[in-house]
Amino acid sequence: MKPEILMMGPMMPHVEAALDEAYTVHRLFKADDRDALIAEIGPRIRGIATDGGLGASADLMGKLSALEIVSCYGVGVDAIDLGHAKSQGVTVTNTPDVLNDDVANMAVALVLATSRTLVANDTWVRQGRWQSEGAPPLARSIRGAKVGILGLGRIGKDIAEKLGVFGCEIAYHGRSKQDISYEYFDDLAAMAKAVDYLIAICPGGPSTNGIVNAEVLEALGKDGTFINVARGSVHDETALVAALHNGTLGAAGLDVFAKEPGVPEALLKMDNVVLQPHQGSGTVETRRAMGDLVVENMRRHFTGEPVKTPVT
Ligand code: NAP
Ligand code: 8YV
Repeated sequence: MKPEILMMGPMMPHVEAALDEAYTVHRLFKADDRDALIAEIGPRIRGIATDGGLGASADLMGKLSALEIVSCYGVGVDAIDLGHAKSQGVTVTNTPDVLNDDVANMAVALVLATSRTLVANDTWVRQGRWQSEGAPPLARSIRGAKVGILGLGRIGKDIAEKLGVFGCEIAYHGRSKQDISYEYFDDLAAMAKAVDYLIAICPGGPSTNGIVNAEVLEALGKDGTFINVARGSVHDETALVAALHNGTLGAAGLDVFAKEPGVPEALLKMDNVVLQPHQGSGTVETRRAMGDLVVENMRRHFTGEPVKTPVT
């Protein structure tokens, strides 16, 4: 008999096909009555296929007494209750590294889009203002700009390397100093004060909740730009909107938000803000590789091999 697994949300067609082939897949997102479905099949579920947004709560895992593995499509596992998984002996896997390049590219794209006022200038052309008013205000160069990276991990290092090619000077903040040549700040607000761009690419969760707060944004200042490709929970969204509104922060490039897919109304009207619908890893190539890892981790687990990318 095929192992039974729970799929939390729609996945890429090749992922759904591969999982359907190997397992009996119960699609939670298609159930009219989710509680009734869980009550019926819960005790037989041995695996969960989920993503970084949907995760797996302690409440859900607590109802799946035979659960062995949660295979996550995404590197960030802040929506999975890791403590609960550990206490139940449940293996959790994610999709690190395969997405570094494209997520870093999104961070670089947001730095370029904000510094060169790309979206506002696009609007300028579309609205005919080039003809009626002439050229828009000049933008800013990033050569020589100082960039502070909040979370110099796998993706953060990739961002640093790419921005180095553009002539940026890199600094970083994390809980620990690394054996690396970039300038280290043990205090986030101090780093924000010293840089032109602050890029968040740390994990979400309790230890980073709201750490880009009013004080940090004020330190970044009226000529500073905040880029978030991490999680919306990392910034205090009320403080961020206020700082942009008051002009105490210069600009922002945001791929992630506190209550996705909700985006504060005020941000939609600001031309110094570039918005993305959480598309850091959103290329066909990277998403395919992430999907392959979800399937491979599940396969290895159920054939008794060590999983490829466990969350440690
Ligand atoms: P990683 O390799 O684990 O790196 C995380 C970095 O964050 C480390 O340098 C770590 O350094 C730092 N960090 C952790 N906790 C911190 C804290 N409390 N305060 C300050 N720094 C902290 O992770 P990754 O693979 O680069 O991914 C990073 C995150 O990016 C993911 O967790 C996910 O949330 C996000 N992400 C977003 C997208 C998107 O589509 N926008 C795509 C992929 C990933 P220390 O341990 O020294 O503190
Ligand atoms: C995914 C992400 O889009 O990997 C992550 O942590 O945020 C993104 O790559 C997400 O996990 C899918 O919901």
